[in-house]
Amino acid sequence: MPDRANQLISEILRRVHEVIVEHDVTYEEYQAAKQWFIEVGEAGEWPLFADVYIEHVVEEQAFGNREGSQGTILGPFHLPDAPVLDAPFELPHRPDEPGDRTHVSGRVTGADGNPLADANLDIWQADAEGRYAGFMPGPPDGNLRGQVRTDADGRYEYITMIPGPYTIPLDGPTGKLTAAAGWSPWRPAHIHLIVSAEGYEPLVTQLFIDSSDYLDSDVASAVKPELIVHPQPRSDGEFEFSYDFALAPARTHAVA
Ligand code: MBD
Ligand code: FE
Repeated sequence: MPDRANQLISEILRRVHEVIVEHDVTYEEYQAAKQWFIEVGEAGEWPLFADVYIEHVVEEQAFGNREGSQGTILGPFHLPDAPVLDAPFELPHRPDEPGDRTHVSGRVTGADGNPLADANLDIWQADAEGRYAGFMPGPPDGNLRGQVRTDADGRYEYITMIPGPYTIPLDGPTGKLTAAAGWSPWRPAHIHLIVSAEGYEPLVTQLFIDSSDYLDSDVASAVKPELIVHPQPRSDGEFEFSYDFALAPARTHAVA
């Protein structure tokens, strides 16, 4: 492990040094960068910064060639231990929750198509105004967070609200860096899931709403075309869409 640490740390520093030389970075710029690092820590934005600007490459490197459904980044807003829902499987929300109500359904199978009974879907999302419960003012704790299990045929269904797009905080250091670079601070509307079943690799993924802005300019570079869903209006004024998840078999670990 010291070899690995030595290799990676040396290489990262070498590349930083190279940028300084190639772009003739000044003392003023160096001090501003140092101050920015301090502010990211003080604002508690390291998870946000890392997951927005770095995680997508780790995800692609780790899982790009995996069998089954596409995954994408976890992001900074998952919370463990969301309630396991009972029928009719509706994510908890306020009585006056804004937005369009939608019915989501589908199947969980193995990569070879065998249905997975009692698979778990751990679901979390922003509200229609792009706010995550537990991290932003607005929604109460636990809002739009819950877990559902598949039935004997591997089917699941749940009801939620179509989320709105999310912008990273504009006044924090991550937002300031994004503005300084001239980039868009938005993520398209998405629903996060971790789909898991005994004997299979957990699938960390997101479903992106087809009608959302920013699908082509996600600040977190996490959109994959296979993950875009198409909610359809129903006669009762609500929406529905379906999505099937296929899980890769658990990697067998060498016995120590
Ligand atoms: C999000 O909602 C998100 O999913 C990620 C990955 C980063 C920032 C905000
Ligand atoms: Fe998110």
